[in-house]
Amino acid sequence: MTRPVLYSFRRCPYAMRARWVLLHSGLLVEWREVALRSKPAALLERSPKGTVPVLITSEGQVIDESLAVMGWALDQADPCDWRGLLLTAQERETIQALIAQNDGPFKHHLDRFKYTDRYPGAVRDVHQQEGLAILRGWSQRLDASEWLVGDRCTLADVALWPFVRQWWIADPNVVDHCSDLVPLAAWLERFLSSPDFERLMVRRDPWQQEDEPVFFPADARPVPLEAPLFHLALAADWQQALKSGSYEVSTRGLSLAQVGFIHASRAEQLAATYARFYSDVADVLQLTIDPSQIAVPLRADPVPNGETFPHLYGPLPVHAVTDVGSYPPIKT
Ligand SMILES: N[C@@H](CCC(=O)N[C@@H](CS)C(=O)NCC(=O)O)C(=O)O
Repeated sequence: MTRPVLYSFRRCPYAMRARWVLLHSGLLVEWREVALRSKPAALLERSPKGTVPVLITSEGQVIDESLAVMGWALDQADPCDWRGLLLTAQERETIQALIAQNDGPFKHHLDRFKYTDRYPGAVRDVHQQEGLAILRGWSQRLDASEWLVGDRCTLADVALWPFVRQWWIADPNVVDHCSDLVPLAAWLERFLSSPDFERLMVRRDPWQQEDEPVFFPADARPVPLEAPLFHLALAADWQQALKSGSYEVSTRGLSLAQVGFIHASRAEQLAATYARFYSDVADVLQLTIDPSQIAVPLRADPVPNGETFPHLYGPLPVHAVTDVGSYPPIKT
């Protein structure tokens, strides 16, 4: 299989939001870091407009707008419903309106506030006030909820935070002179302090044609489709899955929608997983999964000690489970 290729620039907020979605959709792409001052010919050949991010799919399709890259990734896996398909039509409209406000007026004022010299005639204070007015509106939404739309993270949060971060970089003490931005500051901090932020912002020298391919996320690995995977399930949860046709528990007591993926183990990891999380319960089942039957993204992600575990970024269809037995296995 030809792996999708991502042309990216570490600090670009458009590339950051695209990478954030790739990270959370369980995708693994070939990562080509770009120096904006000397863009590679291979990029310009495929996308002459010369902006990043650009994603080339396995089929060779060129996607050169960040929102389209995000949509492409979420079409493959959207375990936490960031697109808001389970929200109301009005909430979905609000998501789109917030993104349009960010990409239009907010970005306009951000650029002129941050890089005033580059815009002849721009008056920094005017753009600062206009930008702050928009930020206040977003902050107000966060008075009532932790997230911009509804009560959970959506594409609005994901698409906006890298731009809000840029404002904070340009005006680090903004909260001191605008106390009404405290909720927005707390919201931004949740992204910045997440372990995923580090994975998002890994540094890499600009790509050269002769380089060996590297992945984004850099610490993730493909899951071989030849070896079975294993998941420990509570019997009641498995019974429920048999009724509905798909299993949507991430790990003990947490759903796929809460965590963003379903935990799995390789054969040699199963005993330790059982000892850590399940040894005090009866009715534990070992599900044997055929990874070649999984249509959602599968990716091996590291835990803090560096060991990687296979993760499924979507529901597990019951037909991909080839064997179900008690765990620990009953000795005969
Ligand atoms: N609408 C595009 C905008 C992307 C964009 O403007 N990216 C900037 C970097 S943050 C860029 O590539 N600029 C080209 C340059 O500076 O030469 C998207 O959403 O992908």
